[in-house]
Amino acid sequence: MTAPRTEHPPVAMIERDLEGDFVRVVEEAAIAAARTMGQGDRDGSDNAAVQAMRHTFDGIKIRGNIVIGEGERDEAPMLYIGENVGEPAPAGVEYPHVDIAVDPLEGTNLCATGTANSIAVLAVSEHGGLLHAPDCYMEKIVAGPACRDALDIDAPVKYNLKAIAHCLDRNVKDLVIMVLDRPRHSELIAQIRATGARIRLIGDGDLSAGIAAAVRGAGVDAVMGIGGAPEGVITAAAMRCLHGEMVARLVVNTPELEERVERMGIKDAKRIYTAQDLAPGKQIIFAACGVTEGALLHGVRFFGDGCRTHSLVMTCATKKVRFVDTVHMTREPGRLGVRLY
Ligand code: VTB
Repeated sequence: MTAPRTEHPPVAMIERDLEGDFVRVVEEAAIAAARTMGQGDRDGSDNAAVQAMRHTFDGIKIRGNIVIGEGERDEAPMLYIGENVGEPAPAGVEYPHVDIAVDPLEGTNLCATGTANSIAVLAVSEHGGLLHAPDCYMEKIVAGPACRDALDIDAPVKYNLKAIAHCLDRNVKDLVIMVLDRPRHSELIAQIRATGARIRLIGDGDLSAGIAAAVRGAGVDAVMGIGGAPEGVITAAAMRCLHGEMVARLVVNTPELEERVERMGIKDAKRIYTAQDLAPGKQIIFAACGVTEGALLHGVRFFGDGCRTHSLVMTCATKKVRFVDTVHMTREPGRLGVRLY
């Protein structure tokens, strides 16, 4: 018997070989969602992104397994947790086995209302490289690399803000903290305000906010509060690439959730996770494409003969942060040619 022919050396080349393919996936999802911008139909926007993402996966030479997705199999959505995606491999050929976390449209409300910062986003790693998190809430603190080991999810808010300020060599009142604008955060917001730190409340999108907090120049020093756990795992993948700091814990507050968490193989529901724990993969690809205009990424711009997208793709082992600006031509450009400026 001959050993299976491996078209890509398995783990080692995931980042290098597949980066471009996954950019295409988020681009297609973003274009489909962007067509629905402002229609006021969040499910319709999400569905457009999901379908485009699912369809594009089918043309990629991977043995992909969705670990964070649109829900569980019995709800029968596309891109459900556990779904296999990728081009079927011919007999005797093995494609790389990758785990994929998707958020086809992060910020469905933002897209449905034409508000800034919705993105199509995913993270990929070798099999086992991303936590299988349930679709529940997660407490999170995200900050930049300067805050290495300085965040404590159990500490009072003022302690964390002092620590962040100290790491950044500034005063607490100079900090800008991003928080999801939700009633559950009223106490958190009051405590941040009491320290004199400044706040930026956001309607949705704590994943983009996490990226902003991890880099220099975005005017955000940290993200605090409770958001989605799936977004948390994808944020962690981004932190692995950007060397950002993150501490997180699942919010498991019902017997049903406890059972689900256990079923997913999580032994300690109260565990405090770092980015490394949530996205432990050696190789990670993080890819996001702007749907609506945003601080980090442009939204999709349509013109008569095509559209233009703006994506961010980051890798962990190969240490790249790339911006990809793509003109997609749906037909030959008119006599004025392709617009690049
Ligand atoms: C956040 C936010 C997302 O869900 O994770 C949030 O970043 C958490 O859920 O954009 P609630 O809306 O119930 O607070 C989103 O808003 C949507 O996925």
